[in-house]
Amino acid sequence: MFDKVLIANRGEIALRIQRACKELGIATVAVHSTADADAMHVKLADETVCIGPPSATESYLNIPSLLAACEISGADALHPGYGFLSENARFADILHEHGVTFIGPSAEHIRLMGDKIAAKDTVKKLGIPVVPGSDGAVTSEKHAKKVAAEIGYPVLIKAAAGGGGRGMKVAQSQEDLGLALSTAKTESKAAFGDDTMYLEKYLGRPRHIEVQVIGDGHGNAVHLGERDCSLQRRHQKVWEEAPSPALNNEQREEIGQIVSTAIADLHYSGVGTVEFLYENGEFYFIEMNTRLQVEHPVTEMITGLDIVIEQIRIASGAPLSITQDEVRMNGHAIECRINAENASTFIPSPGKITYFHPPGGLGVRVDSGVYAGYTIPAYYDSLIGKLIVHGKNRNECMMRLKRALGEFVIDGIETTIPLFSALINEQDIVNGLYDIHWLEKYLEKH
Ligand code: MV4
Repeated sequence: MFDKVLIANRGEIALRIQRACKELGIATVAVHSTADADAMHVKLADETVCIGPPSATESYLNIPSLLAACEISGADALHPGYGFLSENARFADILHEHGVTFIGPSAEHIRLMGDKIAAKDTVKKLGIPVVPGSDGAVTSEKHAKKVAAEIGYPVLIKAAAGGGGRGMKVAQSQEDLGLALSTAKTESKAAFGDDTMYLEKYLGRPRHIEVQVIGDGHGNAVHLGERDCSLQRRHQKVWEEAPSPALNNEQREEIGQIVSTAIADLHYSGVGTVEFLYENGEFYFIEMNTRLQVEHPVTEMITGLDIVIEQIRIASGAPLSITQDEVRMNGHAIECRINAENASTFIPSPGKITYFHPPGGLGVRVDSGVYAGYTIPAYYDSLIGKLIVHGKNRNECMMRLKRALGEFVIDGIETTIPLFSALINEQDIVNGLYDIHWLEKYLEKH
């Protein structure tokens, strides 16, 4: 096991990773920008290193500074958290060259899944269902029209270097396709420096369901069930829950088995998430994330497993500590992302938190990096915490969420808490009947 882990992140996830390290008896190194000198992840770490000015490109994304921090502290491993450098294959390679273990999958697996065409081709060959579309890249407008005519309109043009919704264009008919393709190519070239595109059948009203997996790189893998992340705005998840209200146990076990078998065959090492669109009873792979995700706690709440501890153990070379038979799913969990934003305009609301009272009690978990008197800097993502609630079934979970939201007090800034207080009274939310467009339609009306 590692002696000292450097956590190359900030906020709630930096604290979450510190907690796992402490339970494993590992010393922690926090890095921070000058804007984060007063942050909780800095106060609670065993050692701290300032890595640069506020701008993320000069601090949390600054590879030379992070290497220097590893050198100064003598850390033997680095945890990237999510965002920042967590899916940067070159960073994983560089750390390896410097004798520091990257707590994550191999650089090859990060690179493979970062190329959305190669990822789709790979998982398809491993038996995972994918969205019908082009076999690889579309090489010309003529080629795109041929594929589109075969699969039927509407179609979605996606960037091989994209992901998370960036670089996508819908074409409703053959008349739209030429312009959609050229616009998508221009935008992708500007955003990613690459305009390799592929084409898929456009699914109109799917749910976003993702499967949590852990592999140990030795051909063993388990799945920890799914999360339903359909409630999102502009590709930012807002509410995540497990299990998905749309699936029964048979469907859950079937997709879980397919995914864990594929991950084992890949010799994937670390935690990962296989993302699907789900429509009319069918799963369609879209992407795989090769990192720890924001919403991992909902899976922890229903399985009782610590995903970050398992991730660190695997990175140190240990085999999986659990078999699929030992994974038990219990009850229901919901996560609400608490952002420092106005709850209806989503305009960021950085500033000083004058009062902070988190909810408590049975089945309530708050993962956050803030405290009363803390000033939220304007430089970073507006996620300031997550409220995660567990109950023996979805109904109990919803009642507990209502109770917890009522206790939560954050003064001095605006937060998204009022949005959740409104959502829990919506019939579609109570019934679990929502797709990836539900929240944006709701927000147009409110
Ligand atoms: C799609 C789709 C419909 N059909 N692919 C958006 C993010 C990226 N991960 C994939 N995305 C989509 N891919 C096909 N073939 C609709 C989306 C999509 C979406 C997916 C998940 C969650 C929210 C979304 C919001 C808009 C569009």
